[in-house]
Amino acid sequence: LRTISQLYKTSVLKAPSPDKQKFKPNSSYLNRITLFQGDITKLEVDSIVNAANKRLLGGGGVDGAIHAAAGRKLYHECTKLNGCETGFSKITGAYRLPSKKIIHTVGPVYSSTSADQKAKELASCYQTSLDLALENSLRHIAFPSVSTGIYGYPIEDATHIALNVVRKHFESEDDSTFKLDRVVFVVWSNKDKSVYESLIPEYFPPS
Ligand code: AR6
Repeated sequence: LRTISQLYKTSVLKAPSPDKQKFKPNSSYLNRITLFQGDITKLEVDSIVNAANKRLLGGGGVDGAIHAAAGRKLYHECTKLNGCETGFSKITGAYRLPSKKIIHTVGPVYSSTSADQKAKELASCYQTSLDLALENSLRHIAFPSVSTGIYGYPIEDATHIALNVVRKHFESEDDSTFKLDRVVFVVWSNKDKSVYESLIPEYFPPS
């Protein structure tokens, strides 16, 4: 198991080349994100996100891993949710997982609609998941790379969307907003890890 304090030590990032830099350095943002390579079901954090499908009744990939690890009670709770539309998210208990809650989000199938539409839907997955974490006063949220496995979204495009939504969320915070302590980006493959390592410094440049 990985506790949140162990996750604090995992980000090692290089500065982006100046011409790529769209966002200003802000250490209070950079200090709240982590890149973690490994199994999301092992994270002892307040919430993990599941890359689910519209039925919300389990499947392959990370969804299969989460349902297998959380156990049958998760499936039972999911049967009461009435599914979920693409680009939206619903929250459940985490049962046998070490996290407190699971936020199930339904990413777009890459081959399904126009580029513009699926980019909006994927951004909405990240936004609605963040919204649920905030509404439920959850201090951490760990995202897998939604839609980039079975649903076929190219990892580079999807990573830009994920990082942009989180950066914009941090920028939108004010004194009255409940603040997430940590956003964890969970990658499985070495390829995905290297994509995140090269793009995180564009959205969260070190000062
Ligand atoms: N921990 C972290 N990441 C993982 C894990 C894990 N245990 N297992 C896989 N990944 P995918 P999608 C990565 O296919 O593209 C399901 O059948 C994986 O390498 O799980 O949104 C659902 O029911 C990839 O980088 O989700 C839906 O029908 C990422 O998680 C459909 O697949 C997402 O890949 C959703 O497809």
